[in-house]
Amino acid sequence: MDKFNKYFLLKENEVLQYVQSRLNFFDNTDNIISKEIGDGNLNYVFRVYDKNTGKSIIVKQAGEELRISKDMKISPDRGKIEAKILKLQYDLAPGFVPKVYYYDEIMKIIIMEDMIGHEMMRPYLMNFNIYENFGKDMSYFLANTLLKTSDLALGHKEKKALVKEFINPELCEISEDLVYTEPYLDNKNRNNVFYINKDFVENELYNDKNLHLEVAKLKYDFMSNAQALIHGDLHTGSIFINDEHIFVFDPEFAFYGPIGYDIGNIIANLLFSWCYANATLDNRQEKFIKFENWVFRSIEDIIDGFILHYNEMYSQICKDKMAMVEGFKQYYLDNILSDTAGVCGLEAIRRIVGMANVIDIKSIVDDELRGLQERRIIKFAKDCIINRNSYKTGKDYIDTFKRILEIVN
Ligand code: SR1
Ligand code: MG
Repeated sequence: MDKFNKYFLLKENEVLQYVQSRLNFFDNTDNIISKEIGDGNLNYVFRVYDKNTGKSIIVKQAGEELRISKDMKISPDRGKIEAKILKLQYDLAPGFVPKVYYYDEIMKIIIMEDMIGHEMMRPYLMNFNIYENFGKDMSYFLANTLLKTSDLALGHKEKKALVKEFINPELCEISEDLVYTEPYLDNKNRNNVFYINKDFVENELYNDKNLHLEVAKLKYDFMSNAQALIHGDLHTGSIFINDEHIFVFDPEFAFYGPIGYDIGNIIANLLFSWCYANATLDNRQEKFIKFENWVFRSIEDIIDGFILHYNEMYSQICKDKMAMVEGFKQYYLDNILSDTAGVCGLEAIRRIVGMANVIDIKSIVDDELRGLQERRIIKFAKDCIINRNSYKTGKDYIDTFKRILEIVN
């Protein structure tokens, strides 16, 4: 009897037996090591590798309660969505996502390619490493995975079938709460507000009714704009990187949502790495200047690169004659760009004051400096949300960010 025929959480010492029972991946199992390497909020991730040959594989299992909070229960079936979107993105943007070898509906396990020679992008950036072409690669990934799953490129029935297949209410609810509600209302009393900024957050976020209205509009866009198959959680912990390549992974929050959600997420997270560098490096030194230039250039490359791909791809991918009506191409792009700025602001704010914070900010040990970076981000983020229609190029983000740096203290 196969002991894996009933769901339970794997232990490190059971992972090899599991892999061999499903794939027979290792010819010789004498020198295999299994190690839990996950540091996310939701899942268990194991690397299984052969000490002698270096051959390795990743085993990712979804638990029934979240690692970040045992009170939060969630169906482990989310792995199914993740396995499906990874397979789809593997075709749309070859080389940018790990290959899925196997999905187990009972054990809720994905077995996938190990991203050997890559490391998670958040710590990579906290060591001030730089991959020159990051922004260019990211804009390629975004344009190909998002535009090619939208109504622009797909037959409308085919697209609606995908909307149905990727319906993901439980994970969407997490984002609706953590991104679009709690940072502004603290209605579940689980925000983490840094003590130095309590009054600031009260005034700038909890008491700003105009801001609440704009966030409400964006929330209803997130819930109802089934525009493209989005990753849904594209922060720097969802990217593996080295000095010449990226892998995007962990798309369990995927569903049909606004294209700008993915673009805005990555922009906000790049700015967290700037905050960490700014707070921990001598700002006059070459090391900081080089890193800052890279962050700003990457943001420009992502936004401007996406626009470039959009303009190049539009007539090639569009199937619908109405999409060719004069003015529609620009209208559709403007809508994406406005959502992008809005979501950049939302992600920035929720990682500062919400329940799921980021290590780039939390690990700034000087309290005054951390407080300052948080206030800068919040002010910048509010501008992104409120004035989202005016963010049309990468430079618009950098100009506003630099202006905020001058006025917030
Ligand atoms: C309860 S899960 C908290 C956060 O972690 C995930 O990576 C998502 O960003 C989610 O909002
Ligand atoms: Mg994740």
